[in-house]
Amino acid sequence: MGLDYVKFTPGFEKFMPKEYRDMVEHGPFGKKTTVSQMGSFKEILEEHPMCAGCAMTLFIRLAIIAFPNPEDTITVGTAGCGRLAISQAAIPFVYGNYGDQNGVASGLSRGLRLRFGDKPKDVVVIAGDGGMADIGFSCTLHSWFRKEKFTTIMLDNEVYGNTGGQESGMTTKGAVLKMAPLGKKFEKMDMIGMAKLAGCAYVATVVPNNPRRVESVIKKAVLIAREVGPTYVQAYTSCNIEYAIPTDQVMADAKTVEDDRYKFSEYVSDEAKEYLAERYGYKEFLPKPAAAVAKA
Ligand SMILES: Cc1ncc(C[n+]2csc(CCOP(=O)(O)OP(=O)(O)O)c2C)c(N)n1
Ligand code: SF4
Repeated sequence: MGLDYVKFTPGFEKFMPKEYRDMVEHGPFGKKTTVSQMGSFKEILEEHPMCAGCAMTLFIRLAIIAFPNPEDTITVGTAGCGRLAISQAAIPFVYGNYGDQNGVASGLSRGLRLRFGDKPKDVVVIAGDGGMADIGFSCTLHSWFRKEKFTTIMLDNEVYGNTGGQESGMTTKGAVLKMAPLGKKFEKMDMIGMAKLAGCAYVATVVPNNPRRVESVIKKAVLIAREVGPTYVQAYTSCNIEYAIPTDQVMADAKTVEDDRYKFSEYVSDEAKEYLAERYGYKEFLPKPAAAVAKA
C-alpha cells in the first residue's frame, strides 16, 4: 500500500496499458480531489456491471472519491450487489464470506496497525443490509462492542437485491417484495440506535442525491476510525429493480424517502469532535469562545 503502487516502474511507462497510465497520470492518488471535480479526473471506480440507474453505484462512487487517502485504503465486502462494483475499483478489495466482513476487517485493521504503526491505513467495510444486519449481524455488532477502529458502511437498499428480492431486517414493515408477497411483518431494524449503543464514535444516515454531504460524512467516518473508534454510515441506496422504481425516478425517490423517513442524521462523540477539530482543523467542532457560550 502507499503511493508506490500507483507509480510506474522507471523505464516501463510506455508499456503500461492506457487505463493504468490514465490512473497514474489523471487519477486521485496522492491528490486532494472532491466530488465537485467529478468529470475532471479519472475515478478509482468507473466501470461496473450493476443495473442501469442503480443508486447504490452512485453512492459507492461518491464514497470512494471521499476516501481521504485512497492509496492507503482497503475495502472489505461480501456477497451482494455492491461488491460487483467495489471489486472493479483500482484499490484493494477483500471479499469475505457472506456476513463475516466485520470479522475480516477487525483482523486486517489490527494487522495493518502492527505492520505500519502510526502511518494511517484505512479499512472500510462496504456491504448490503442483508450481509450486515442479518447474516453478519453478530460480526458487525461485536466489532463495534470491541471498538475496532475501522469504518462500516451499509448499502441499505432494504432488500436482498442480488438474490432476487427477499426481505431483510432493514426492509420496512409492510413492504411487499417478490419473495415476501404477503408483506413484511416486522419493523425495520434500528441499526443506528444499535451503533450508538455499541459505542460507535460516529454514526450517520445519508442518501446519495446530496454528493457533498456523502463526501463530508464518509471523510469524517474514515478519519475518526483511524484513532478514536468504530464508525458507521447507513446509506439509503434504493434497488430500482426490486422496488420497481423507474430509472429516471431513482433520484426523486431518494429525495422523497429522505424527506419522509431517511432524514440526514449525524452523531459525533465528544472525543471524535475534539479529535476532528485538533487533528484535522474541523472548525465546527472547535470549542466555542466563552462569550458565544454565554450568549447561547
Ligand atoms: C453464506 C451465504 N449465504 C447466502 C449467499 C447467497 N447470497 C448472495 S448475495 C445475497 C443477498 C445479498 O443481499 P444484501 O446483503 O442485502 O445485498 P444487496 O444484494 O441487496 O446489495 C445472498 C443471500 C451467499 N453468497 N453466501
Ligand atoms: S438488483 Fe437492485 S441493488 Fe442490485 S444492481 Fe440492480 S438495482 Fe442495484
